[in-house]
Amino acid sequence: MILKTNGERLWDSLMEMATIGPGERGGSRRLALTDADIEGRNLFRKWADEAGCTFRLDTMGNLFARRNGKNSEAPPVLAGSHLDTQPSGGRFDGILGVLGALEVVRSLNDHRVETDSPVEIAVWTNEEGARFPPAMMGSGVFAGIFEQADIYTHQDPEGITVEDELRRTKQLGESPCKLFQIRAYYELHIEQGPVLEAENTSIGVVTGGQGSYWTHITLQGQGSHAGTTPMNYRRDPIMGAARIISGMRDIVLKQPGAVGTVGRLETTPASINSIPGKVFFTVDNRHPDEEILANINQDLMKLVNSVCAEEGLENEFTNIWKAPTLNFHDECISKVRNAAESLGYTHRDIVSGAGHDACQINRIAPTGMIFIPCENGLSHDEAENTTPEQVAAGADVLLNAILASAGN
Ligand code: HGY
Ligand code: MN
Ligand code: MN
Repeated sequence: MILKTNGERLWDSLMEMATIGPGERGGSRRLALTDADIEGRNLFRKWADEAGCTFRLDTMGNLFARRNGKNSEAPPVLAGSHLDTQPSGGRFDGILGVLGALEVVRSLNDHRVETDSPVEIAVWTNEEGARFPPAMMGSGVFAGIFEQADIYTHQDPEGITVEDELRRTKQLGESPCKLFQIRAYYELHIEQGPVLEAENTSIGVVTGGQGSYWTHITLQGQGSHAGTTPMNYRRDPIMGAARIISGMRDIVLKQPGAVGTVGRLETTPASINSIPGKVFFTVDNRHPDEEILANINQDLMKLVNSVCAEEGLENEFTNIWKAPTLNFHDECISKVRNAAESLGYTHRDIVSGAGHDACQINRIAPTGMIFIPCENGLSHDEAENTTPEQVAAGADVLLNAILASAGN
């Protein structure tokens, strides 16, 4: 049995969700566990309640909306993603996966289909890691990858802890955040890259994901006067950082497929006429091969030490997070591929360049992902966009992959 979703209803829900925590250029700003994030969660709860779901909230704020099946004891089929966004995020990254799963529940209701297994929509806490690193935090504690007690102490740049915000926003739920038996987990997501659009392909059958290293680097020099300090007297950390950042790009460009990003760069003090005493910056390196990624990290560490020796700087180099490469489950991959095939959508296998909650859940349950194209491959920017037709196609594939796992 091949069913279709109501793409227009899904698009309308995406656009209504986008009115919460609006960005300055048409995107979204709902950082994890901020009031805007909670407002978005509450709108989702309202919709899921109207669709007849019951709810569970766990001690990491992960939210589960359940649609019962014939066999209420059977392990559920989960589908979901995240509602938190980047600081200048888009209207689809994560949100499409949550509202796409809601559209599946709404469509099962419309078609009066009772699945064998229950179906649950998962809203994972703090997937982005933009406010509280690391990324994929709520799903990571659920999958036993991160320790909740440690994660509770992680702070945002203002020194507020994860636990503080879970309590303040009333997202610290009753259910223990630990894995329960899951029949399968599916996540619908925009590709966040240019491949599907460039090939005019509707569906990405995601076979795996690349590895990531997140690194914090602090360079300590000597603050001084911008006018009176001759250049050869200086121990200027921003000049060290400039050499390291440029050198990191050279290291990465030597490895086809590798990427390197400096997303945060902060000088202390930040004054036009003071040489900064300290510079902090972040590096995000990724590659589909773990050994190559580890070598990139080693080369970066050596570069930091050699530049600091020449510039008279001290440094702290901390890998705050290492995510391994991964392969999704063949069973789920083929259900996604068969669904796309039966629906007549063009499709191709693809490896995810981005991390997702599915990458965490993949460690403990059969997991699959579905990609749809996004305009110019853009994401983690307010220009992120896709089309109602592409959104509908993705939701149709999600519905039929879930049906194939949940039975009916
Ligand atoms: O960083 C990532 O890959 C994800 O989008 N949070
Ligand atoms: Mn995402
Ligand atoms: Mn993201």
